[in-house]
Amino acid sequence: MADLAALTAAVEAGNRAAAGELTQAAVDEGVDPRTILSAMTAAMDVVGRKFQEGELFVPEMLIAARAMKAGTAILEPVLLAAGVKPEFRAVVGTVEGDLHDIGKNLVGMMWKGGGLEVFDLGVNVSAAAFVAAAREHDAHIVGLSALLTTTMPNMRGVVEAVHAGLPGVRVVVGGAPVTPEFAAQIGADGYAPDAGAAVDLARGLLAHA
Ligand code: B1M
Repeated sequence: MADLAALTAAVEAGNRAAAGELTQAAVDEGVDPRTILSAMTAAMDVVGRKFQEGELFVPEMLIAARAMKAGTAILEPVLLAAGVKPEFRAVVGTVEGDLHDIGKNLVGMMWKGGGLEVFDLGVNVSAAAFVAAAREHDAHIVGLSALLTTTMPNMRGVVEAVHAGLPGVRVVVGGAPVTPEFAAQIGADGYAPDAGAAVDLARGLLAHA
């Protein structure tokens, strides 16, 4: 019988091979792909919480995200065939002038782990590119990352451009120099200090979308 508890444990432990095998076994047994996905999302929720609480660190989070990727690679065609699509879409990127992407990648991975469809625009992304991508993908939320005090102000332009061009789309910000006060000043819809908190933030905002 499909062992979904073992799948959750494998993703949480970052065991890529086991995550892939257990996902395949569950698929072969005909388990609803949404149930299989939930087993992996549950693991990423635990990983996110432990990360927020300082119980585990960036490498463990990356390893867990990779294990989930091994499972989702198998699951994606099954979900697609069943017509199951994530309810919400997100666009994420590092703002113009900034080439740091490790934190942004983590946020993207955790959002995927949390069940969002994520379009990652990479680094050095202009306000116009954020707006164009959010429009193209019909995004519900746009996530901005900045690591430099010199690029952090570029977030303001993106917030303004998204709010002006795409009313209702939420813009959230984060990155080492970013503070909740700065986020409020530039009119962002939210701020998260880390990738685990970014999942809770997105869920909270999208619950009212
Ligand atoms: Co750069 N760098 N760097 N760097 N770099 C910093 C940021 C710096 C603090 C180092 C220092 O001086 N102590 C400093 C900034 C100083 C400042 O602005 N006050 C700095 C500098 C100055 C520079 C250059 C200008 C150096 C130079 O060329 N003279 C240059 C700038 C290039 C550019 O961007 N235009 C530069 C270049 C680089 C590398 C390319 C070498 C490399 C980046 C590689 C890459 O990202 N692929 C690099 C690195 C690695 C760092 C440090 C060492 C590490 C950053 C990192 O990845 N942290 C950094 C010093 C440090 O932080 N200790 C530094 C790990 C990552 C998981 O954390 O990104 O904070 P972080 O993400 C966290 C949270 O912030 C949050 O969640 C993540 C997970 O918890 N978060 C979000 C992030 N985005 C979020 C978005 C959200 C929500 C939460 O919502 C959407």
